[in-house]
Amino acid sequence: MLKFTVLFLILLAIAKIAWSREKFTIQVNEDNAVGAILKAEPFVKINEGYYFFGTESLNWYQAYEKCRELDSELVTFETDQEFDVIAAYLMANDSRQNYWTSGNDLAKTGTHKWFTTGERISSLRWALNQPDNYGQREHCIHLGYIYNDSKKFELNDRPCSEADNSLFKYICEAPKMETISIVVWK
Ligand SMILES: [Ca+2]
Ligand SMILES: [Ca+2]
Repeated sequence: MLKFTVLFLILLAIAKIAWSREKFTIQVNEDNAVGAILKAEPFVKINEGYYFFGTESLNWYQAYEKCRELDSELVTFETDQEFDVIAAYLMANDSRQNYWTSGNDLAKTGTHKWFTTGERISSLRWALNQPDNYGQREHCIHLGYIYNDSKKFELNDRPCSEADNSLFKYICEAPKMETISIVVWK
């Protein structure tokens, strides 16, 4: 016991010296401030974000679980610019599939929010006449070519589950990156 007490006191003394001489500086920055080479797989870096494009066709809940398994969440488009960048990426990769987003109005019908932030969806990227809660059972939001004559990706609400024609691919978005640098004065 005495040994541990002495050890503890020594460590405390070292720590005190270290702090008093400011031997360490810790700096937290948004994004990859030190330009480190990062292994982001399976995420793809697009603009400032990191995204994963899930290829299985799942209901909204299953898709959310898949993203959580990757320590991420279904995509949230904080801005229409972010939507446009992702839509352009999908078009460049020749995909006309449907993809779940985190958007839904499960908490209150008619109040559509991004599930990851709780923010109201203020997007101008809804397809014509959407969201329409068709059949009073559409509460989860996806992007895709909504109508037969659609020429671009747009948002639409669909049943979250229990509908065979509502099993979609999905896009996960990783949390914003921060780098922590520790400077040690020798
Ligand atoms: Ca986002
Ligand atoms: Ca709809």
